[in-house]
Amino acid sequence: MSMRQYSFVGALVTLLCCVNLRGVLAGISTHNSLRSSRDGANAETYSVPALGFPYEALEGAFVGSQTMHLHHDKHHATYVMMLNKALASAGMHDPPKDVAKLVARLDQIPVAQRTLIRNHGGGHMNHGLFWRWLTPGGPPEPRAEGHLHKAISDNFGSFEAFQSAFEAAAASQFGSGWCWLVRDPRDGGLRVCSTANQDNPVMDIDIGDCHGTPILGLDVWEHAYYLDHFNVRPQYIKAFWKVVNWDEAEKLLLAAEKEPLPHSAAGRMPLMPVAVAAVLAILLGFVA
Ligand code: MN3
Repeated sequence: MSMRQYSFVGALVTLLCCVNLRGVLAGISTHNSLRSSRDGANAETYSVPALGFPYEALEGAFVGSQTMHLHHDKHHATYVMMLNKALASAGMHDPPKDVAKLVARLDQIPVAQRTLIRNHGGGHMNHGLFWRWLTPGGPPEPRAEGHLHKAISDNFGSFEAFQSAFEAAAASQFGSGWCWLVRDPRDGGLRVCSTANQDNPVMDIDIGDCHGTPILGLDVWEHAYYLDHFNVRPQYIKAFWKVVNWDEAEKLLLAAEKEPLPHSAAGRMPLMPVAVAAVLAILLGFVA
């Protein structure tokens, strides 16, 4: 190799080392920031938010008081209790206030607690959103002059086409999971997709092809509807449209446009530019 070729290879190795080091340092600093400076403290980190309406308010339209009590006071409360316990055993006494920021960086959670925090952190995030998406006597669709109405029409062709896609995804989710309307961070478009168990589209792990910021979501676990709709999931899905809080969905879309996904903003290695730079450096080095 000529001196010029050596210098190109040297520059390339330096570039790759710096990028890798940056990734490692980012990982360590995030991990430390998630861990507590108050090791040994036993604070109640996350808590179940109160419902914005009485437990019986959706009776007849969606699900009744008994389902809401069990779902909110038992299921959601268990996710929160298990999440707090997992965080304590991971030594993470001061996690992000917003649970979305916690589950968007599962790669920073100690391996021993990662599955617990994925399941129960996801459960807490999903249900916290779900209660916000429900309201007694919600309007049948988003406000015609609003941003969400236009975004849905632009992405799906019509509000009815979006509803059909959402209903089909919710009905065909095999087993327990959630159906979502998400804002895809790659192009800002809206998509319908579903995830299994308590996974959430913000998670930075392999959850299938469903990534983005949740704008609307429906819990299709049997615990969400069985007392009211038995095994007839499609009836529960149709009933959802009678109680959707479209103003909350609109707020989430506006917020997602202002602030990108936590994990997309979290200093990941820009793999494509690095790969292109590496190939160019090698080619230039050997051609010269
Ligand atoms: Mn549930």
